[in-house]
Amino acid sequence: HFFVKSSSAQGSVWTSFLKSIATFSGDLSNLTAPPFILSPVSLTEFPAYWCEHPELFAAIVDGKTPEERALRVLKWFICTLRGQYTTRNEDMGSEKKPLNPVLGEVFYGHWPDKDGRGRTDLVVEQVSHHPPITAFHIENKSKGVSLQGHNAQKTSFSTVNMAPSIIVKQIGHSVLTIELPTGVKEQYLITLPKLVIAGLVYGKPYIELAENSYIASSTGYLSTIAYTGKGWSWNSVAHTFKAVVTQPLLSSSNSKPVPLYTFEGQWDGKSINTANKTVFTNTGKDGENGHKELVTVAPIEAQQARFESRKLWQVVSEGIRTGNFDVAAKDKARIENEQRQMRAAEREKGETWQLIHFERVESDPVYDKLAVMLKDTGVPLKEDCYVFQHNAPVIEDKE
Ligand code: CLR
Repeated sequence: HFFVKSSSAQGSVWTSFLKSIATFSGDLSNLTAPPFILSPVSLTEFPAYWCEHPELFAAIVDGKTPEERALRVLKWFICTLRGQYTTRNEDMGSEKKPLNPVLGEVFYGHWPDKDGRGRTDLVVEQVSHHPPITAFHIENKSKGVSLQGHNAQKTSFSTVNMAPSIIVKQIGHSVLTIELPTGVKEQYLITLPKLVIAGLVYGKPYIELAENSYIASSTGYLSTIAYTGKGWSWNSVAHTFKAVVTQPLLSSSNSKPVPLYTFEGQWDGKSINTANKTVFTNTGKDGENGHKELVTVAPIEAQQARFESRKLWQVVSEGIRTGNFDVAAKDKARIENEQRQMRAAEREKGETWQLIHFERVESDPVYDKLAVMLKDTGVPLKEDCYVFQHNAPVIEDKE
């Protein structure tokens, strides 16, 4: 019962792809997708979306009070969403299936110092292949702001508003840490929203966000972001949200948290402070926060690490970009075979793959402490974490 409203030869290929998704269980990264829906970019590049507004990231620490800093964290977070979830559609015409990283794949980048905001560095490593898990660390040393997290997905197929859709539950979280000039540290636990991939019948997948995500601060402030856009609810406007920031609860009382601020609007456009109607964020194309700054990455010739993402996938990406899908498929098969051989050799020697930048830990005290603030929300109170250990080789800025 799926229809692709196009008369192209791609139509029937797409229809059978949709049928295969509908009956598929497991992770989508294992599913073979038609060539025209393949993206030339690996998932290890995605954590860079967290910092495409490096000036907002740096400015968090300049907030004068815990309340002001909580608001700055929320503003920065909302401003990342457009880059995380919609700009691929503008760049590539629709959401596409990213390359599934190999174990140990790394992605390094940075945002140079500019206007006194300081330099920000990014280190990403694929820390698991089955299931795919990506860990990342983003740090602006001079400002004392860092973000660390890991990300995995659980996908399922469902009918949402009568349209066949892929539901993506994001597993994992990030923790933002700021160190104030006084030496005092604050932490913010950031949970991740659920994704609905809609537009499948038309062969033009796009992301809508659903349900809630949270930012819980060690200072007690809590932001609850509710996603209400169309494709999930019956709302006719896409990408809408409402964020409420509540006051720290006194440990002695069990009263309800008092809302301090409410922001409403579209996360890929304008949102306002509902109390005084002033603009909170404007991430729209020409909005004040619309400009995003792509991460700076060393040219492929200069990439030294063994599985540096763009170097590893160079032939595959080029094949996808230029429509030479046979070339892409062949090199992808080569990479996957090599991985299988490596795993087999490790098994034989009784060894395991050694991660470079992260170490898996059973629990993280910061997560355990802050997750308690979210105990009635369905966010798990305990999660595995990846501790960051080593920096990437530094790429100097050329003037
Ligand atoms: C990865 C973590 C980022 C945010 C993000 C954005 C898009 C998501 C991606 C995450 C995970 C993989 C994803 C992708 C959109 C489509 C793709 C869910 C969560 C799936 C695997 C591909 C589906 C195939 C259809 C397009 C046909 O911070």
